[in-house]
Amino acid sequence: MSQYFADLQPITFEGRDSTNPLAFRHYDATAMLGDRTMAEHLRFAVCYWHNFVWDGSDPFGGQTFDRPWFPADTMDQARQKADAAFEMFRILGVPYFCFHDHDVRPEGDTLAESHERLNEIADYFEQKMEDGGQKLLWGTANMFSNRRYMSGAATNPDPDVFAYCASTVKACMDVTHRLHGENYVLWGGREGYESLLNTDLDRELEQMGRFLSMVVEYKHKIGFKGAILIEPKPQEPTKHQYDYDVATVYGFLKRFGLEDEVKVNVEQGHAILAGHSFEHELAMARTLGIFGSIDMNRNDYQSGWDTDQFPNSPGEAALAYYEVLRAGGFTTGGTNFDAKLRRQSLDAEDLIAAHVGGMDICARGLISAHAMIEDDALEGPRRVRYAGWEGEAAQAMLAKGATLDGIAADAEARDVNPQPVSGAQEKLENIVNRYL
Ligand code: XUL
Ligand code: CO
Repeated sequence: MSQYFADLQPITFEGRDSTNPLAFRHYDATAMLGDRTMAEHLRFAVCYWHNFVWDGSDPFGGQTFDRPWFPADTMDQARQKADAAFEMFRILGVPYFCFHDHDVRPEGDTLAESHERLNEIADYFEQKMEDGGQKLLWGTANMFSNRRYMSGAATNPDPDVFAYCASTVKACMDVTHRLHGENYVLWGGREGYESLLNTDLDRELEQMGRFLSMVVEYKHKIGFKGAILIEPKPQEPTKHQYDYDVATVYGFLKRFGLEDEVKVNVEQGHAILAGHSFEHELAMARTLGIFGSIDMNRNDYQSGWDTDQFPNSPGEAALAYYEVLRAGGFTTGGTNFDAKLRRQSLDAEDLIAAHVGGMDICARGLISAHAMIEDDALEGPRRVRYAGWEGEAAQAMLAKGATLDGIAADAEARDVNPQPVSGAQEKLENIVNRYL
């Protein structure tokens, strides 16, 4: 048993009027919202990397956090880290967690030793998951930190890196499958380029397509029932990342015939970096039929990089969960906090408080979103706006057989003279604010 969070008791729901900083004011796990409990809607997950691996360093300074398992380069420390992680999952009452291979075990001297260590930690997790009832939302491989990946993972000019990645992803998929993970994520942080001058774009895209196709084939070979998810991001660390945003990923999947096999894990901060809103990316994923899961966080709107902060805007959360609900809610996916403390937040209690706040913001957003749907608050006005398209003649323009010249002739015969109608954006914003 870890003692890292020794003084902290499991977090409970105390309601809106509570002033206890370590209590939920909105997240009431067992409360029903429509046909599901809040816990079933939100499917919260804690990420391993930001909480238990990152040491507080930034480009200008080193470690600020002092965790007892640092530097975590022995298997004993890896177990100590796991003890603290599962202690935190229990205190928060989160049902899920997520990890990269690199987060949970020190890398070995050989591929075989790295895999052995991963499997040893997976044994340790298996026992803890059985004891505490936590589940794995997704597993993934870190194919971006080590210098071997500096010029790409599957898109590397060196075929041996491609082979190394195949072995790494296979091992991580095996472990995810064994731990009954509900998804497997691929985030291509180094899949892209810094300069076209040294890059064979055509070849790299082909490599990436073949790699993903083989990942999908392997999933079926081992009988993994979870979803394969791509996590789009436009840049950082690589200048031009191939998985720029949801629409770009869809085009890539289409090209390789994988659009029915792979979905997306959409991250709030990545959406912002791509020049979109989170809700845009979620709506796009829904309409393209590839919505999978979300990485919940936020970026600092002034600094312009991926600051991975905990979410704290009820309005943003409401619009995000509105799209999640419109997509039918999560199936295998969930709400993973890909969020980290600020480097001055040193205490164990900061880790707990950050998640309590994040979970509450998401719950609050979900409640608002659910009410807006129940009341037809946005869909009603939206239907009115598009009502003209319900008419027979309007439908006929979109039907097979309609032609541009046929429609033109009709428009001219009727002497159509469309009159602009207000988009009423401010009124709609006021409606949303009423639900926050
Ligand atoms: C990086 C990022 C990753 C992925 C998993 O910006 O979001 O942590 O979520 O590799
Ligand atoms: Co992420």
